[in-house]
Amino acid sequence: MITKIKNAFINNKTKLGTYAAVIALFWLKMYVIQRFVFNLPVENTNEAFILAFNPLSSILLIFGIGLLIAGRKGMLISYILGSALLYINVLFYREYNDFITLPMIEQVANLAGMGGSIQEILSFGDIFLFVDVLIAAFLLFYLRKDRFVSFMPKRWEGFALAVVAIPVFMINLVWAETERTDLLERTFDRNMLVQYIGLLNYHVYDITLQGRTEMKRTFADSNELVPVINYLNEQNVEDSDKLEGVAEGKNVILISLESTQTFAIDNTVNGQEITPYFNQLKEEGIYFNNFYHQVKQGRTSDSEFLLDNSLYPLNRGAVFFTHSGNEYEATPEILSENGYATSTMHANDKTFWNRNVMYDSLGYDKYYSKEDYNVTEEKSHGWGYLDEYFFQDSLDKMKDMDKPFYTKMITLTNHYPFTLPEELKYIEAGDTSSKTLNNYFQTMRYQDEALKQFVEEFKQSELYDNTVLMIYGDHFGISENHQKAMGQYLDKDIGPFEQFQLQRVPFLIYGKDIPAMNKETVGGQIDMRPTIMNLLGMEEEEDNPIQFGTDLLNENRKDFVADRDGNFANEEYVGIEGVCYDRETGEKVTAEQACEDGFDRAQEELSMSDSVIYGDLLRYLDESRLVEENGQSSE
Ligand code: GP9
Ligand code: MN
Repeated sequence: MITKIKNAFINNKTKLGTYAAVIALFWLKMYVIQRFVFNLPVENTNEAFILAFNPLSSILLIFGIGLLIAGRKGMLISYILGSALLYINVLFYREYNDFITLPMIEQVANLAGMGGSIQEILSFGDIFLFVDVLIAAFLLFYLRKDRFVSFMPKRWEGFALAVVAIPVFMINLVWAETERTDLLERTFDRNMLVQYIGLLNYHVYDITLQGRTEMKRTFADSNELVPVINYLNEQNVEDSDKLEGVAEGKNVILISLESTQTFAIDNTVNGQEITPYFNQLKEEGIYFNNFYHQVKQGRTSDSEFLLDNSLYPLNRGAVFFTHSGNEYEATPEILSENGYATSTMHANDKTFWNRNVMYDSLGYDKYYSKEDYNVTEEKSHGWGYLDEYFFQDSLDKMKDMDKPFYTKMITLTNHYPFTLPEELKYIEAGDTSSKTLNNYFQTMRYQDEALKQFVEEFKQSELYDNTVLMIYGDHFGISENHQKAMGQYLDKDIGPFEQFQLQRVPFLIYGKDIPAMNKETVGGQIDMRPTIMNLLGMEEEEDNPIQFGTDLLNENRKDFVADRDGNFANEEYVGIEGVCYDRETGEKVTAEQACEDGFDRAQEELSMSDSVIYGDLLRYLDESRLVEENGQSSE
């Protein structure tokens, strides 16, 4: 064995040279992508070296496996597949600022609907990310025995490469742990995983996570719901809300505003207001200015999930895809049982985000999708049906709905890449260094105009007396990739604190009997459902709902919001990746107990909510309630 290795790798210099060259080529490409395409927060030289080193083990592994299975050809196939995987991640990162997870790959259906934005994320320079594939093919195949180099690897050498990958990975891991302890436990932070173990190793890890996740449902049982119920009971605060039942028996219209962030509210570009109508409307209802989105990879669908269930969406994939077969106890279902007609209105393909399937699980009676609207080319742009027509048609449909109804409208025009036909640009674009941000101001302004037409007509309609409107932003529109431009626009440096604060989205409750109030309470989309249920006077009807949000109007509420990464904000602090900031000033504060508690609570809630979804635990709800009642009565 030893002589074999010696012969292959040491005496046969040309072979070693080819191995080294092909490995180095892929390594270099991966390094360039990780260092310069992704925006990973490398903070010191040690981290920079880890980032440079981490591709090696995965390269040895994939080349080794390729070689073992199919010789030189197999090595080239590994090279090509590896390159394709890197490139898919590059594209995904440009659009989502995140790395792809296995459940996301299953969602190819969504790509078909991405229309304009897929062209925006392709770049001519990307060709350079494939030039090396030709060089690798040349090195592996063209330089034959009869020329000046020969590369005739043996299959067992592939096995050796794969085995060597293991200690190399261990070195990587131990080295990474010098910077971050419990790295592999921090699955909620994909940036960190990629930064420390590299993109390909991250994918191997992601596949094992998927396996674990699938096991969870199989082995779950009803007992697992007990700690969740106990936790929620502990968190429960006494109800003290004067507005309870103020909208009892009324229709509810939810309006999900695409990519709408709070920074644009009451703000201007080139001296012109971005959302003039909303700015004025919010003075007439209950407006929450410290309200955060809490979505992850499922974007709009995650915000819908938060809204309807008051559970956290998942860290990997979109729960609308991964767990559409679960049992839920969602708002539409509860309202349907109480005489409401429930529906969603969204003029996109009904399969997008798997909505047609998930809406059934959530108990919606009807989904008005693209096929229910008169979508023509003249009335469409970018992602599809323009908001003004969507609003108009939807209002017509509402007039004919059975009453009372609960309906959710989802707008579309203000979506990345934020383009518009010339005649619909009501204000000038911005003049920052980001085209995306510059255009965003215009599509936001357009959306505001469409909203105005809808609300003004709504006010004139018969619906007005018996309907409450809830308008909210679904998630950010401007990602971290545009921090520099955002800094130019807001005239400040965007650090972690500002970036977190930029995740605020507007939330407004508006209607005839709704008073005007400006609410400072810190909350998020998870709190919408309890707030709605309170206004409808239906809180008491639910028997211990499994929900992680609290009514935003409850005076006893403890201000709190957690994002899907385990960061949080409460009345005093904002906690980001283990560091706490004063919420008012943005100054760093040394860890105080309250700050630690914030991180702990965020972690506890996220993992409890995950256990409910992964274990499909709501299928045991009736059983658990029974056990709990019996338990309590025997005390
Ligand atoms: C698609 C729309 C936009 O139907 O909801 O999806 P997003 O990319 O924002 O999640
Ligand atoms: Mn969206």
